[in-house]
Amino acid sequence: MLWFVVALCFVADSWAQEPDCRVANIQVMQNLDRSRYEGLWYAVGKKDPEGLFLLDNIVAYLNLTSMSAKAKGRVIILNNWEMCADMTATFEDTENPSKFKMKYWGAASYLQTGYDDHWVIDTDYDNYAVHYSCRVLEDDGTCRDSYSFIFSRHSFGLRPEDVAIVTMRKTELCLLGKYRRVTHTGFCDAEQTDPNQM
Ligand code: RTL
Repeated sequence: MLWFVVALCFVADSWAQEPDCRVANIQVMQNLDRSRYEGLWYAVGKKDPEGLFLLDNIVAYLNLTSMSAKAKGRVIILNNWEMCADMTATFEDTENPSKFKMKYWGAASYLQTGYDDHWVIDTDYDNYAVHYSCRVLEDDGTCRDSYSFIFSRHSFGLRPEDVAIVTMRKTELCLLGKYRRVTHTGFCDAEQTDPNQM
């Protein structure tokens, strides 16, 4: 009988620690202060979706007064044409203030267009932000095709004190181990020196 109880405890414990990977249960930022979340963010980590995506040198500029954004990043299109993609987006509200819908398109017509979720998972406004977007759901409610950005206010990356909290968020998103570092080599800089131009 004792063994049975002990075994039951182990099972219950492992269930308790299993992250809930259903998209509907993902926790987003509580009481997002939109004016503090605005402005320039450097992508320092990313989890890619399926297909073509921004490679590196990714910078985003958010304006939540006008509910719009600009982003730049290196892409390779047509298999071998490397360029800096100049993207624009508009945000739409949903019933949750931290869950936006985002319509986006490129400055050039051959760049990707889309209509994605843009969820703010966590941010301290001054250093880090964790973004998440699920494009396609599985039947069981988990995500089949997602992308996620780790943003920093600093081009050098996350401060050591922010790494632990970001790692927790990656785990909660069920994406731990799926991120790649985003390097900043200056590839898109010529067009990026003035954030007002973004
Ligand atoms: C992020 C937030 C700021 C505004 C925009 C964003 C996403 C841009 C994406 C661009 C993909 C471009 C591709 C071009 C090649 O044709 C989330 C950074 C617009 C997803 C793949």
